[in-house]
Amino acid sequence: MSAHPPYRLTRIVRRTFRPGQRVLMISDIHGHDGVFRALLRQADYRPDDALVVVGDLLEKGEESLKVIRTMMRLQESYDVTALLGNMDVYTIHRILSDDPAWYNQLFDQAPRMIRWWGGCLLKEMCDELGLTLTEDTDRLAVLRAVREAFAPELGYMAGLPAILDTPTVTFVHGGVPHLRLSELEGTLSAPYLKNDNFLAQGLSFDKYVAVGHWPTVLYRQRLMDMSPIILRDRHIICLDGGCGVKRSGQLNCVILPDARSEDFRCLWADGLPHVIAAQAQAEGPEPVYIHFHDRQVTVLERGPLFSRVLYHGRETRVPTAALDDETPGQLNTDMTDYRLPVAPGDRLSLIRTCGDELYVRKNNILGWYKGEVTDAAETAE
Ligand SMILES: [Mn+2]
Repeated sequence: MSAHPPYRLTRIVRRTFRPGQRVLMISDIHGHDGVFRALLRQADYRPDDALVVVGDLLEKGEESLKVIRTMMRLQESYDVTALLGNMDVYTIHRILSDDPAWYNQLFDQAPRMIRWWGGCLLKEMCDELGLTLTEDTDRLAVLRAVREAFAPELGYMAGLPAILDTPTVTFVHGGVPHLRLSELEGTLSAPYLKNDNFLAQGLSFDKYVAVGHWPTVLYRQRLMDMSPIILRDRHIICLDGGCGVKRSGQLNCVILPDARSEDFRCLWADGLPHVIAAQAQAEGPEPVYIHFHDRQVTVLERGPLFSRVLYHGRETRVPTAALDDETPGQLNTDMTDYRLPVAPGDRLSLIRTCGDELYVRKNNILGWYKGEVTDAAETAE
């Protein structure tokens, strides 16, 4: 039995933010460097702000390598702490491990990741080295080349801690069972990084615990709201806006004017095309939200664009393209039929069109809009 590599063990960094220092929290960038940098610009991020990136910098996007390099560059002149997420640990372990059971996953899963997310870290690295991944790629030779060429980037990732602890906020990608952190120190970090459905565990803390990992929309009951969840009574902040996990996701930033403040401000950015609504639309009736983890429906009538379905006894409609043909009655995504309240001039992130209707996000909330739009780029400023 070999010892675990250090990046799989819980390393804790402890620090105090300066009085009056702004604290910016972002999680789950997932290979979306352009969105990340747009969000920092929007936050007016300055060298004396404290930025904490709460894990999952990598994969589910096309720009993982760029994200690593952006972080490395920021670190030179900004106050920034990045933490490991479960996806980061899996990814670097697959690259750095000599165990074929691990590195084979990297190669076996690459085609699916490229199809689904548009790329993966291995492909980005191979592209830069002019290597092509094929069926008969010499995997060990590729690994050796990648480890050598990207030693700084891999070293940066492998050196990140799992937890940042401060007097007022503890940051960790998935969640911790309690704040007796010295008991967790040096143990395998997987339970604190891949800690699914953290809010459902009923925990509360005496200072804030800021986590990512589990998209906040999964906790919502009525509306598909991607904004951060801030529970002041339980002292939990959930940051993950679902960036990269799906097209409708957004990257969230929670900002504190000072670490002792509870005056939270939330910003988001996404990589979607933006349009401006030209017409008003009244809010629709009580919406049906088909949850990702409970997305079985009964199809009542299949139409070319929309299908009528029954979900937990309620009739609703879904885009026919959202019906998964391989698993009858199952959607391939979560979905809402919510008709958003829209005023002329509202800015909408366009997720998809279905006939003359637009599936959009307006201020964190997903829903439908039927009306004229103009391109946001033409009307900006
Ligand atoms: Mn994660």
